[in-house]
Amino acid sequence: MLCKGESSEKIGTALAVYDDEGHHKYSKEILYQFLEDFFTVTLEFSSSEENTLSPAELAHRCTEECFARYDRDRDGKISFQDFAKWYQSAF
Ligand SMILES: [Ca+2]
Repeated sequence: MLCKGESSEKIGTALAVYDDEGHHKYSKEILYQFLEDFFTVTLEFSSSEENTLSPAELAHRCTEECFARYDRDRDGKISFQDFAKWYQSAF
């Protein structure tokens, strides 16, 4: 996985690519797509046999958890700040 400290900055740069409207807010679909791509790459470099979940399954769980815990105004969008909080708690 990524190193702590610079990780949220790095992932912010990566996530910005998916922010096609430039609002720094992400729908569930966008976040899911991002996380699936993210896990596809990161799990590829991990040789751990403990990773029994596919990138798609992992992305689904993480998206649900992120929205359940951090979409506080329930508008169906996650801001980058919300996402960063989730990310720091999750990794
Ligand atoms: Ca929200």
